[in-house]
Amino acid sequence: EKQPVKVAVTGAAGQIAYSLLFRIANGDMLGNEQPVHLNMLEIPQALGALEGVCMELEDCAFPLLAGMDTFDDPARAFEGASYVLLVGARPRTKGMERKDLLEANGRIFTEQGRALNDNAPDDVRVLVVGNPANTNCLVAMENAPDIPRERFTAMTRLDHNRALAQLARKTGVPVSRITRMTIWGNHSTTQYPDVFHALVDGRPAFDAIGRDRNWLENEFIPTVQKRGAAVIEARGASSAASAANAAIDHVRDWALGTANGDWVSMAVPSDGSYGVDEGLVSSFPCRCAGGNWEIVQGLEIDEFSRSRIEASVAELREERDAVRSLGLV
Ligand code: NAX
Repeated sequence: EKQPVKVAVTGAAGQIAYSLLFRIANGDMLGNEQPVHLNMLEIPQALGALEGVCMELEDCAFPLLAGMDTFDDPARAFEGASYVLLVGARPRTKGMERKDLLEANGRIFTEQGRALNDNAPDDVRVLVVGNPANTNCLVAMENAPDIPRERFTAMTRLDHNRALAQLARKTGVPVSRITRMTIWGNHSTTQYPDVFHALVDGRPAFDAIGRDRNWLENEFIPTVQKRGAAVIEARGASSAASAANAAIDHVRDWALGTANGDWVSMAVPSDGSYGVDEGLVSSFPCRCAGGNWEIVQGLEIDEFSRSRIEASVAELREERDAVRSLGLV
């Protein structure tokens, strides 16, 4: 019998968590032999709704769910948590400028970064989902100086999975036979979904799409970049089950390793690879093994890709400068 692993999830009464918590408790994230204990964090006003979520988790009688606790104090929620999924964030409301959004979230992620620093165990691994995810991750990381930087990541896996699905639809080849997709940059509309290293049934994806630049530039890239808005438009609410699924994929691959010959997209603190400013949390192609990620090195980047990556990195730089000028990092 394995000892339960503690998993902390913030924004636990929100719509992503309403899918995510059940997938974690079902063993989808850490494997079907690993019991889990859920530490769920919410703001005080949402603790009532969170009680209802707890009742439903209980009613699933998940064999792997060893226990659960609810909190409104991050310091206590992160105690003993080996995995921390920072999903809760302040949504952008009407009339709110990007700067206001960065500031409101900057406060949340400053506090949570400090709480992680002072309370999380040595083996903690953090995934930031709450938007603006890359910069929220940067703020948390900078406020947790005692935790190794490589334990902080942000989610671009939903963008990665969306790109796989669009390529599968175009080529008629199942997603299971498409590998080496890459999302570069920020989880925003400037992100660059890159098919130039991807393989469809083992052959270059660009050949598999008939070298159709028009489709690539005018359909594929904008569709992936704007998919979040398209879901909101159709559903009247932002992506939730697919976002939860991507978070499960991200943590599972980080913890248990990426498939042989393949890689995934993760936003991680840059070491300067591919000309991305050191320290920015930017999406890269990553391979994972033994609970660690590494950026895939040596990919050839042509002029087209270079300029797209640079545009997204420029946006990350602006976001960093904004949280810097607010004194948050
Ligand atoms: P919801 O608004 O449904 O849920 C968010 C929950 O977080 C709320 O229950 C709220 O009370 C809670 N919360 C707010 N501040 C908190 C704090 N300081 N501590 C703990 N809990 C707090 O949003 P949901 O649809 O679940 O989305 C959550 C976040 O994910 C949003 O920021 C959203 O923009 C972001 N997303 C990120 C994606 C990605 O790919 N990185 C994709 C999906 C999603 O849009």
